[in-house]
Amino acid sequence: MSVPAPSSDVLAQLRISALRVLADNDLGDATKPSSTLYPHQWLWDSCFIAVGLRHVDPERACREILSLFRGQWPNGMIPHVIFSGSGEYHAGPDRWRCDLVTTTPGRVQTTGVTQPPMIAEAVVRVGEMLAPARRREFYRAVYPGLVRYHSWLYSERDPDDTGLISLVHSWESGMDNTPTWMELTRRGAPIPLRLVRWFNGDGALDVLRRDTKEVPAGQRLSATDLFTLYHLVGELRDARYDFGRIRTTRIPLVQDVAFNAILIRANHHLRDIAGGIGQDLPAHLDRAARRTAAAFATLFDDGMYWSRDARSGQLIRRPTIAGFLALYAGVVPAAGVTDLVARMTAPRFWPAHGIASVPTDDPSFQPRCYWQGPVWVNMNWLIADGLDRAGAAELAERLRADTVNMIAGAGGLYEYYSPLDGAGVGSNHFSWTAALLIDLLEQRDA
Ligand code: 9WN
Repeated sequence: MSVPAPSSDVLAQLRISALRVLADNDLGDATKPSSTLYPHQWLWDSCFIAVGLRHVDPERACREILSLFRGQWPNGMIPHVIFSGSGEYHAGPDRWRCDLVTTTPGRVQTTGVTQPPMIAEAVVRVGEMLAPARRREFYRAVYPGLVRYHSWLYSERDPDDTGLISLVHSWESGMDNTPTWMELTRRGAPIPLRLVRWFNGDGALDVLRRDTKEVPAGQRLSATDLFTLYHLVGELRDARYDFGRIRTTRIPLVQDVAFNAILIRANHHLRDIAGGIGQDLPAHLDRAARRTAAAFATLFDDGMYWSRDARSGQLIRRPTIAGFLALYAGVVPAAGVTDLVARMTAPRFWPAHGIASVPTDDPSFQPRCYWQGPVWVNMNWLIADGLDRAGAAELAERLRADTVNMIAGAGGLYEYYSPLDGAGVGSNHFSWTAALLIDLLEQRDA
């Protein structure tokens, strides 16, 4: 079932609102995801934001990307948050204390973990809007930092050369409370939190939260899950964010399917960026990129791609949207695309408004709760891009149209949307929804 298309007046109005959101959330050379809930700069948010900004102001889009390198650690990591806004964030610098471990080029405070490596995609998309000489200049500006980042991903997070990167916290996946991660994360919960959970005491803990001022607790992750994530940040801090030490603890490690899919695509783009400035990818990265593309097949079983518990070696067989990012990676064999697409277009995953983050018949499905069911605009955008390249352009068009119609139907640029009735939930005036809407409208007009 698809959603009715809005009039061109409604779409024009929506575009104006999207521009206003990006202007309101502008921090100068970076954009905060939302003014209340997320008042700093996030890695993958900035990449999606740059994809939208390129249609409005390509130079500002360049700066959005370049600003991420202010936070790059000497070891090459690009952190998931750069604390550059002024508002209060529930997991702010004091929780991380990364200043005790490292310094950053821009002398900015950051978190000690990363996020899906969307930068190379954003660079190429922005590059498409630049004149050739300016594009080369931009590519030259980002390339060394990108090479250092991708090199860090491999040397730090895949020391055994499996081809797949391990993540150390669900915030790195960008899908914080996805059932895949929560299954493992809850095992890392300290006993008091397990007891609260056991006695259904989440409601009592809610009073201690700072992330539910704008968004009702029922639309975010549960209090026990949130406090477990804080607890794990403490353990990472004790391990000085060093993978060698983290491996000796019991902190969950996951070969995350979506992250590795995004990395495969990013490696492809990185090769193009290198080519654009007359260089070859360094041999170690060239080799690593091929290895990831090959190793990704080990995440496939029983018709689906899954994340893997990197400690036990077991696949985590919780159906979520993450497995469909294999389409974005571009590594699904031609014979497998039809099956994967059939799974994705089944009403349990795609009831009306795009792809649910968790299928509607899963025990953990909650239509308005964060990564446990809602539709996310960035996910639809990534999957539509993959469908195009997999030879399913018509379906890609339908997914893009459903996404635009859903946003219009909800009448706002929300963080996420209910897959059942399209209601907008989470934070409102959300930057990547605004930016990707602009991109979707441009693609439609083109
Ligand atoms: C933790 C900023 C970020 C997104 C993530 C989303 C949410 C943060 C939070 O907001 O996570 O990183 O505090 O809940 O899950 O994907 O990047 O928009």
